Amino acid sequence: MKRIVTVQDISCIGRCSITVALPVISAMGVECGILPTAVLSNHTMFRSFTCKDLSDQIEPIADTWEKEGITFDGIYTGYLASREQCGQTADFFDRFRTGENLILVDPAMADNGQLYPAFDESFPSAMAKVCAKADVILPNITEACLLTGMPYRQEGKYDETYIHELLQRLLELGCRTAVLTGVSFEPGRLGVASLDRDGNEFSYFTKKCPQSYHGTGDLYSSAAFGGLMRGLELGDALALAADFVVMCIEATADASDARWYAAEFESQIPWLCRELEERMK
Ligand code: PXL
Repeated sequence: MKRIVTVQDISCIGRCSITVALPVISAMGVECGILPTAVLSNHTMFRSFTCKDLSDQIEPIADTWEKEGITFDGIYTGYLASREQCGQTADFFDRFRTGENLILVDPAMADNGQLYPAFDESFPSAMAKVCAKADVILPNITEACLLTGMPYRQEGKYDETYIHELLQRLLELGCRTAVLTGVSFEPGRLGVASLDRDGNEFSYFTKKCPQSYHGTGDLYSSAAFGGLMRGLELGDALALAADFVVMCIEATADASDARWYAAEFESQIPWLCRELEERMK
C-alpha cells in the first residue's frame, strides 16, 4: 500500500483540510500520514476561531521520521498557517523528496477574489515558493492570480486565452504541472484546466451546482491526489475528483440537516471507492 503524508491544519469543526484529506485518502486505499500545521477550533470562514500554531513541531517530527527511515510515496500540502510554515514546508520537501514521489500543493489561501481572513498580502509570495517545488499545483483562479500577479477576473469576464496565460504563468513559478480549479466558460458548467511543462493540456467540466459549500477545494485535492496515488492518469484523477465533488454538493443540498459551513462527503465515500476501482480497470 502506498503511504503519503498530508501537511495542513486540523480544523476541529467544518470538514476541511485534515478532517477531509484523512478519510478520503484512506478510503481510496492509501495510507495517509498527517503533519498538522495548526489546530483551529473551526475553519476561518466562521465569525470567530482559535488557532494554535504548531510550527515548532514540524522540524522535530521531520527529524524523527528521517531518523526512523520513514519515506512517503506522496506529499500533499494544503492550508498552511503562516509564512514561516511555507518555508518549513519547502524545507520538508527537500528532505523527503525521493525523485520518485509526487508532491502536490494546493495553495489553499483565497477564494472569490479574496485572501482568507488569517492572511495578509505578504502570504502569497511565501506560498509561491512552496508551489515552485511541487510536481502538481491545484490553485483556484483567485489563488492563481495572487501567485502570479495576474489581475483577477470573475466568472463570465474571462476566456480561454486568459486561463491559458494563467496556467503558463503558474508553470513559470517552477512546478511541473499546473491545474486551475473553478474554471467556467459557459453558464451552468464548471471544471478544471491543466497544462504541463511539455505543453500537454487537459480540461474537464461538469454541471455547475447552484450551491457552494466550504471545504470543496480540499475534497477536490484529496480525491485527485488519492486517484494519482492509486495510479490513475492525471486527467482521470482530475475528472474523478470533479465528479466526486458534484456528488458531495448534491448530497449536501439534499440533506435536511445540511450545514452552511461544510459539504457532506461521508455519504459519497462508497461511490468514490466504487468509481475509483471502476476507472482503474
Ligand atoms: O478549506 C480550506 C481551509 C483549510 N483550513 C482552514 C481554512 C480553510 C478555508 O477557509 O480556514 C483553517
